[in-house]
Amino acid sequence: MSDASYRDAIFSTPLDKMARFSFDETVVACFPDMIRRSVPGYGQILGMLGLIAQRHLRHGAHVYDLGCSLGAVGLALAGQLPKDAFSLTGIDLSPAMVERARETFATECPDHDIEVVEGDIRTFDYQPAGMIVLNFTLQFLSPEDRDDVLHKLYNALEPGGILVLSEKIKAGDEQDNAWLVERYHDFKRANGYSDLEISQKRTALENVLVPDTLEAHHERLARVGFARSLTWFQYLNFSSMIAFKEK
Ligand code: GEK
Repeated sequence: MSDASYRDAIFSTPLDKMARFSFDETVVACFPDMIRRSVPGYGQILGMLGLIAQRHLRHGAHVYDLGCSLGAVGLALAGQLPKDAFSLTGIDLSPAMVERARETFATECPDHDIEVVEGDIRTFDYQPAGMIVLNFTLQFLSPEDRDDVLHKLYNALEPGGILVLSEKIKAGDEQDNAWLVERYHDFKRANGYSDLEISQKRTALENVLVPDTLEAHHERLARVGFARSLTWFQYLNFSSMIAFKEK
């Protein structure tokens, strides 16, 4: 069994002092299991990225995958597009994630032009790109940093370029939000997480992952320059949007 298939049991025993959630080696070892059991629609979103790229990406254009973790977005694109269709830079702050992602690309798709950089997406010097993906990453930035980063990304996109933004979201209405969160916890329970794991993870993520409403996301996308954005996917309180830079 490879490391990548370790089961996520990080929050399965009572922890005295709840540490803030961080993307360290413990998380890396069980990350694929964690994200599939914790993010409704994760697989479906990845599966659509190649189809979206086939429709919108100029042949040979550059793609950024921000907060690439173990490289799932790059792998999804490499699985659906030939090697000359695109080049990709994955960026992640976590050295443990970057190391593993590099190994994975070298083994799984050595012929594709994919690099992984250890860096901060808030300060990265972006080159022109045809597609930028933030798959569950913007949510980890402080609300103040979100506008700045998206503004930079808008500027880096070529005319006709697209930004795909997947996020955990909250509903504007308190009652609706409570329903979504409760059903999300049912989803996690059905995927084998205990009540203790669910509540401890929730505490660890408090103030680390601060969700916005879909409305706030679309307003921000418009504010930084995107003429058009739409929500193309939602499963409970998890969603994916696409924003288009005019040609
Ligand atoms: C996937 N996209 O599998 N700069 C760079 N990376 C960051 C920053 C930052 N400022 N802040 C957080 N990260 C992936 C999943 S996970 C989502 C993305 C999750 C990184 C962090 O190190 C982690 O690897 C990633 O963003 C978020 O499609 O765990 O729910």
